[in-house]
Parts: sequence; structure tokens; C-alpha cells
Amino acid sequence: MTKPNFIPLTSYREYVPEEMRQRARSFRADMERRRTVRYFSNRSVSREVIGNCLLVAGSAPSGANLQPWHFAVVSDPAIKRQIREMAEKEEYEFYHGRAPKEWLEALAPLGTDEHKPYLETAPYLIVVFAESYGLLPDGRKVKHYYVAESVGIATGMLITAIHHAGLVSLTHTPSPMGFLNQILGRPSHERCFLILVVGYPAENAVVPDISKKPLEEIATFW
Ligand code: IYR
Repeated sequence: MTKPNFIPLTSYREYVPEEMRQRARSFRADMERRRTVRYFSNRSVSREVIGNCLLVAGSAPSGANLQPWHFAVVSDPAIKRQIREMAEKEEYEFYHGRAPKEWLEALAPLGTDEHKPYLETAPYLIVVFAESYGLLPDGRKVKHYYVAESVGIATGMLITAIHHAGLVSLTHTPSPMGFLNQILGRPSHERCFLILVVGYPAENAVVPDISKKPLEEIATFW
């Protein structure tokens, strides 16, 4: 059994109450500007920026700190085209039969359909994989815990980092997503969690006129 090794918490910073209030308010205002965008520019984005955003995701808490994620970063136009082709095939089935009427009704305000041009236009597709277990160099399996929770938290932090850097993203979940393992050569114990489409918004990009629930609806205080 590995013994725990503790070091002093030197990275923590306390803010005086007024500064804390101000920081919480201004971060909220900045995050409330974030919109999921479906119209992307083909402008290129520095790989260094993407790398830093991914390291933010990689700093997320995870079950037993096992970091059960892998980010496949796609900028190669040929691979993007392949992903678009396969995603559109699956999405066609989804929108023309597989999705129950109720689901299509829930999606109607977003104006989505099977056409996914942004999968080729955007400079980066970050394909997030969840590792159901880890593999040691000698081939032994390492059990992972709370995989969905861990990968969900890391993805949320990635979306936040991308917004903070001044880019936009789209969480895209073609279903089923098994084709991504094939295209990207990922092993079968990795399951695609979602594709994060990343880049600059297209000029004149539009977003649906939708709103978020108020605090009273999303929280109870006891
Ligand atoms: N995967 C489809 C459908 C879709 C489903 C949900 I839930 C959304 O919030 C948005 C879209 C697509 O990407 O079009």
C-alpha cells in the first residue's frame, strides 16, 4: 500500500470579503456570456492555447485522482472530414426515425438537424474519451472510479477555459459514437464522452434565444 505524502497547501489564496464578492460577481457575468455556438469560422487557433485549456481540464478532480480521460485533438482536415461524414450518417438516422418525437420536440428550440458543417470548419475537434479502466505498461488493468463524474467535471472545466481564452465551443454528441474509436485508433476500453468543437465564431454567428433558470429554480438553501 502506498503511504500518503502530504505537503503544505501553499497555492490557496484568500480574498477579503468585498473582493470575494466582486470576484464571484464578475466571474458570473463573464461566464453568463458563454454561449454554445454552431457557426464557426475557419480561422486558425494556436495549439499552445488549446494545450493550456487541456491542462486546465487535466487539473480537474477525479475519482482516486486516476484522471480517467483522454483528449484526442483533431485539426487534420482529412480526419475532420471523416468524423463529419460518420457523424452526419448517425445524425441522419437520429433525426429521421431513431429519436422519439418527444426528444425532437425538446430539441426544436435549438434548431439542430443532421447537417454538421462545423465538424470540418472549426479548427479543432477535441474528442473527449472516458477510460473505463487504466492500463499499466505491463498490461495489468487499474480499476477507475466515478468515471462519468470525473470526465464530466474535466469537460466542464475545459469549456470554461476555452471561453476564458476568448474562443467558443459546442458540445456535440453524435449517437452512437463508437466510430470515433475506429477513426482515432482509441482502444475499446475508452468510450467517447463527447466531441468539443472549438474555434472562433463565424462572423454573423447566431444563437438560439433561450434562457437559463434563475437561482430559486436551480438551488435550495437550508
Ligand atoms: N446529437 C444530436 C442531437 C442533439 C441532442 C441534444 I440532448 C442536444 O442538446 C443537441 C443536439 C445533434 O448534435 O444534433
